[in-house]
Amino acid sequence: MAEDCCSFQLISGDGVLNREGLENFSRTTNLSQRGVSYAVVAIMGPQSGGKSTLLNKLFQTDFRMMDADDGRTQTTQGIWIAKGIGIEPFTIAIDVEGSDSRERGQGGATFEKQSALFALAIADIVIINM
Ligand SMILES: Nc1nc2c(ncn2[C@@H]2O[C@H](COP(=O)(O)OP(=O)(O)OP(=O)(O)O)[C@@H](O)[C@H]2O)c(=O)[nH]1
Ligand SMILES: [Mg+2]
Repeated sequence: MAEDCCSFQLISGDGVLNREGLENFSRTTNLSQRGVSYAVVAIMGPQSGGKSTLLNKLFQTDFRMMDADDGRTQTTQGIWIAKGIGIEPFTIAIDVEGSDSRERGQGGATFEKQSALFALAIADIVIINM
């Protein structure tokens, strides 16, 4: 039977942690019982560079991807996570909001620094998508 995959926003674009979503994710994936036998993979890079598309291909996740028909705009906001499907060990994919976004403008540097540090701190592997 096919496994479910459902990405959710862990941290909003305003930097607010989704505690309820995290608790739900931990419970449904039995995260606390896994000890250290899981991997965390994060991706960072400029906006619209194909980060969500790459994660979806690698881990069969369902991160939202840009629809080119709607123009070249920001798609992923904040930080999203999902479990990888059909991969061992258990893998958590983290999709980080793209850098250099027109939507955030100059004021976006703070969020970019914070989200980059977050990804570097919690991921075993960080993919830099340039
Ligand atoms: N030609 C081509 N297009 C791609 C490739 N990867 C992604 N795209 C397209 O590039 C656009 C942006 O892809 P996303 O995966 O949404 O990019 P993103 O980096 O997650 O964007 P943000 O979340 O806004 O930062 C989409 O229209 C994809 O279909 C690729 O390898 N080649
Ligand atoms: Mg994205």
